[in-house]
Amino acid sequence: MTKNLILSTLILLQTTYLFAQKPNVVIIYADDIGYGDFHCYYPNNKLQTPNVDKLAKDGLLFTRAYTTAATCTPSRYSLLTGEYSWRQKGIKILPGNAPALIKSGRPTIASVFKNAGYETAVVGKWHLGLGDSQGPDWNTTIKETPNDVGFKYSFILPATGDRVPTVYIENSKVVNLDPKDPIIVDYNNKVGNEPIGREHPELLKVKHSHGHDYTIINGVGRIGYMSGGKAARWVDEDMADIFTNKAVGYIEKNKDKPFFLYFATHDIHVPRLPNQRFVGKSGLGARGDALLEFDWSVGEILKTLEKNGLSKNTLVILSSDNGPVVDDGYQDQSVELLGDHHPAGNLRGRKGGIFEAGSRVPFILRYSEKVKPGVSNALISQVDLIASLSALIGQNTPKEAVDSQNQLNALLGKDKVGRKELVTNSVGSYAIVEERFKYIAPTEGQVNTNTNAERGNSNSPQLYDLTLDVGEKNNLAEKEPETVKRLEKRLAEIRNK
Ligand code: NG6
Ligand code: CA
Repeated sequence: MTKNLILSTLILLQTTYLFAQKPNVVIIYADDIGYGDFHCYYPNNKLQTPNVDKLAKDGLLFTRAYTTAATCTPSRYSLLTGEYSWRQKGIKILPGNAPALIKSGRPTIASVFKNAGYETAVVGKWHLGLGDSQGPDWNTTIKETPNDVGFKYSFILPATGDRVPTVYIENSKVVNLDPKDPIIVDYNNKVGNEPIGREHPELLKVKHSHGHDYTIINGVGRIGYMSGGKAARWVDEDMADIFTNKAVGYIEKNKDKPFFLYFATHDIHVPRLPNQRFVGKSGLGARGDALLEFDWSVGEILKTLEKNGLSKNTLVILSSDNGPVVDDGYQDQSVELLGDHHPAGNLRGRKGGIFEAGSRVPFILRYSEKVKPGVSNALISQVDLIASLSALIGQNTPKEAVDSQNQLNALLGKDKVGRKELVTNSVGSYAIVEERFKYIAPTEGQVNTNTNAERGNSNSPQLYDLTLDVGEKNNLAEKEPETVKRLEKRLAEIRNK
């Protein structure tokens, strides 16, 4: 009896101990923030990002962290599932009414945490589709939501700020929907009687530079037509406050339980309409102001962790879904006022391109209990998060996460090398990146771009020595045919795996 009692007390103590030791994990995932945008990454830029910089000072700043793709949906797909998006057919930037890309039951980072007994949530941008094969029905209970792939709580913007419907969804319902004013969304045919951007540019508070000329909502032309849902529509200028408050509230509510929070900001994607508090504050136009707003959101999250005694035992990762873009379809003064700010730092390229700036992104990890602050040049990919975080909390990597490597040692600063190689992708182009060389496979023709910015596509093979030429100026393909051959073969092997 006594023996049993001692034994069960011991077991209880051990479980309580283990429970208390479980680290919380917060992923702050920015939209379209470039390698050079934060001051800690590119001090030549004058814009200050004090909260992000403080995170970097207390954590590990990675110089060679990559997304798997140079656009949003494919990157987010890889981050959550651990699979390169191009292994599946047709994963591209999704419209707002697309069906769910990650089918219910498919393991994700969130489901790994959920299975390990964590509270799990996504707050912010989703852009991975909703609903069954018919797409979402906005006016009833929406099927196939983040809640079906491991997030116990979700408060999301369905696609992007510039795509309809312009409403928030909490779990499976549109927030503040008036059933008498149902939402209709169509990406091909006009719905409702509201003015559209290309017919009524005089009604716009920010004019489009390309696209973005369908239904005008809150003075902004969107991609796609929408009618109804008037009471549910968001106000762009309040979006960062709303998401940040939700994330802060979630941390406070769950401070006594282990939690995983995927906080995916809308900042600094277009339309860039930060709150009045930030307007004009950067001197760089709307893009710079949105960066300040993003930095503020980061500060609020960090303050909340601190206030609740969670700073030490919470692993915080901050990264971006793809590289920077300046004109992304609205005339918001970001081009005119950019001045000498370099969104990509010393990298070449942009969002949507195969050069480094498309997918080499800021990546900061703070875990004060276990990780010594500093800088790491280890090669890592966001696709590795699911395997690495599974290892962190003693779970197996889901077998569907076929491309995810357990790089926990690299993430925690113990391994300085990381991956041997990784693949990046952008609208039909592929590159393989190693410690030294990067090979960009030739693609047919030039992928069309409305902004005339280079995407890096070429009919000829490209090879760059990133250790000597991080700006990808000097194509070595002709000088180094053996390396081209080797990397071409390796890329094909990975693609056909
Ligand atoms: C493009 C949009 C761009 C942005 C992007 C998605 C046009 C002309 N351009 O099609 O503004 O919305 O899609 O960005 O419509 S992402 O970060 O979600 O990938
Ligand atoms: Ca993006």
